[in-house]
Amino acid sequence: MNRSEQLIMKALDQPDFIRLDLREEADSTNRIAKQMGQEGASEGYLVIADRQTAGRGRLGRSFSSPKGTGLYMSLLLRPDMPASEAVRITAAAAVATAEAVNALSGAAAGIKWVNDLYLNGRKICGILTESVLGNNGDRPDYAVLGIGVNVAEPDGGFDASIADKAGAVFKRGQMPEGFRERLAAEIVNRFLPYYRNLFGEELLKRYREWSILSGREVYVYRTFAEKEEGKLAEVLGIEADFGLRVRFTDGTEEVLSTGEVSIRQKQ
Ligand code: BTX
Repeated sequence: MNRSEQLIMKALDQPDFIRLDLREEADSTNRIAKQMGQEGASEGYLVIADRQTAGRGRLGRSFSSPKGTGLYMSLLLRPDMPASEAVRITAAAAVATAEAVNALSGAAAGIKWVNDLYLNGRKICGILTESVLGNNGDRPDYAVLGIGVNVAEPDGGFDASIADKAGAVFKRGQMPEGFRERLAAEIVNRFLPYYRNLFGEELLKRYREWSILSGREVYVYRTFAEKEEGKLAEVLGIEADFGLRVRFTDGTEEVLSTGEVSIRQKQ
């Protein structure tokens, strides 16, 4: 076991649940965890890479994953619930990651519905849950929870394509020794209790508390077409199913669900 593995395993509340696979490089930790799921690996397989060459975001987008400054991890899960409820896993991960980042760094990151964390107006984390259906009707055979955190600003700065929106927990070169290992363990420690009670009040309450959009004006996009003009709306809050309730300027209200829209904050 190398030093990073030792640090992570030592910091885990339930080390027996986790099988750690630490890599210097991965194309995408989500892809690796999915392959493990396909091959029958049990819940708790956790792959972490120091860098990703093809980090994935939602809808075929990419997640920039430079070496040495980010935490890129994927956890294999076998949740016993309908696939349509997968947003709860994303929500649990968002709460756990916000709590872990803030507890360990003293920052005040919040959740931007539905799967991003923001700090000082910049995106510091993205979460991608992928569920795969098997022969269990609408129950997923397995799900992969992928979390990417920009722990420190990369040495050369962020890629030009994301430089105006990406941020990090720490400034360039200021990441404390062993921070990523502690953060990985802390996220898992905080995630598991929420994961085991995905339909409980506590998760919803925390998600609402950490949510940064409530009361804010946003633009709602129906498609992901570049040129589409967003429709202005006020965010009223988070529903019990983690939908986002908004009121458009004409007074009509709607509950938005994952994947259907993209919310862009008003400039
Ligand atoms: P998303 O589709 O919501 O966000 C991707 C978008 O965010 C990109 O189109 C780009 O504009 C912007 N972006 C890309 N990279 C970064 C970055 N490093 N920081 C801030 N903004 C960025 C969010 O998807 C879900 C991302 C999950 C990433 C994890 S990493 C471990 C695991 N493995 C894997 O392949 N994906 C997940």
